[in-house]
Amino acid sequence: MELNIGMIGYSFMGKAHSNGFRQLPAFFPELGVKPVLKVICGRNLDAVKDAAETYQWEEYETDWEKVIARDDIDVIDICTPGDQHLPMALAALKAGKHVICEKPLTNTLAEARELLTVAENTDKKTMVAFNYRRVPAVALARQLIAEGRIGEIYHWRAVYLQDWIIDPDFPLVWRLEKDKAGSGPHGDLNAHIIDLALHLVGDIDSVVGADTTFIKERPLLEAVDGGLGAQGGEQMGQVTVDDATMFLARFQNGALGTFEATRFAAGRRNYNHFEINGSKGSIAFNLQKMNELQFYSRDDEDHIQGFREIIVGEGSQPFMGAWWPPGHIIGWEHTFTHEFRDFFEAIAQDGTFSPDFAEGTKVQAVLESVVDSAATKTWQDVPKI
Ligand code: SOE
Repeated sequence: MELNIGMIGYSFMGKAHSNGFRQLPAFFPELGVKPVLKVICGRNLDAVKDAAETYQWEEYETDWEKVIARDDIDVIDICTPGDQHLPMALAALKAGKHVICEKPLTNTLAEARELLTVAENTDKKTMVAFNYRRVPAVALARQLIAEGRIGEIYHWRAVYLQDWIIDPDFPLVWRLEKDKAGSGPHGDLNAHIIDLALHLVGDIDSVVGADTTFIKERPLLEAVDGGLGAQGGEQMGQVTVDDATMFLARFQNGALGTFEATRFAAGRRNYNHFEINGSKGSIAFNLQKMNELQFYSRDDEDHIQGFREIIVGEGSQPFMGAWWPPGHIIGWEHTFTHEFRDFFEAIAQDGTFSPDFAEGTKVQAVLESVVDSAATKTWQDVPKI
């Protein structure tokens, strides 16, 4: 089965998604799905033309509405800043397309709810690109929890730390503008660890949080240079998002959790770490050692008790059979291939995909409750989705 993809956005995530699509048929041939990189879309003609050539797309386009209107496109993949997600995803669903949307799903809970109402009334599949669920070690963590190996969960403890804007001269990129990004590391990074918490521990009932903006003015943006790099000019502008947000959470199943997201953790480039403690054991994961999972079992005999380091590289572990011989490790980019694999399987077999727009809306509900909590300095109940 061939699926024609129309991708909107061509920078950091566009590059990661293009690679994910290209790897898929070669490594998961048994799926029988070939994504066709049909058309890539962006506002800047020269840049999108370059991206089409570099990332091997058949065609390029500068008007996203034209891409969505095309009859030959099966899947719309949205890799733009958050303020564009609602209009693009709505239009794509209304045009009868399956939709992949980068995280967070939208910039507000109201927008996510609006989108969800439409998504629930189509037979099309939706996906929010929370790629860390599909790190093999994280998928293994979920398997160990489902097998009852850590028992009843008491604690979730997660941080997502970066430092790429710690220099006050780093310019005002779109991720620092509320009207484009919705929030700072809260929506960018806490969104990931909230999704992981919902996936691994369960629903969150209530939250209490605090946020801050350390650097309130920055040089206006002059140029971007791929990934997260950028150059600023002489004039200054206001930062309108958080620089750091932390919160406590009470889970429905009684577990207590902590979450922290910041872009001011010097030396922590992309440090996505969680630990889960249960009645029978613990699990810990750190993205910077993404092929390892720490596991402690209280069932081990006393004299050999201790955390063990599972190197996730065996064919029997989630996703690993598709790649290399045991111990031949994989990287960050593989998480995108894995999520597309599962999404296309849901399309091909009319199955379900998780996280879909309903789960993306749940993340949005937690994000917004934390913002409300920080503003009012009170615990907030998370609205049910
Ligand atoms: C930048 O903070 C960023 O690229 C996020 O936007 C991604 O979601 C995360 O996976 C890595 O860091």
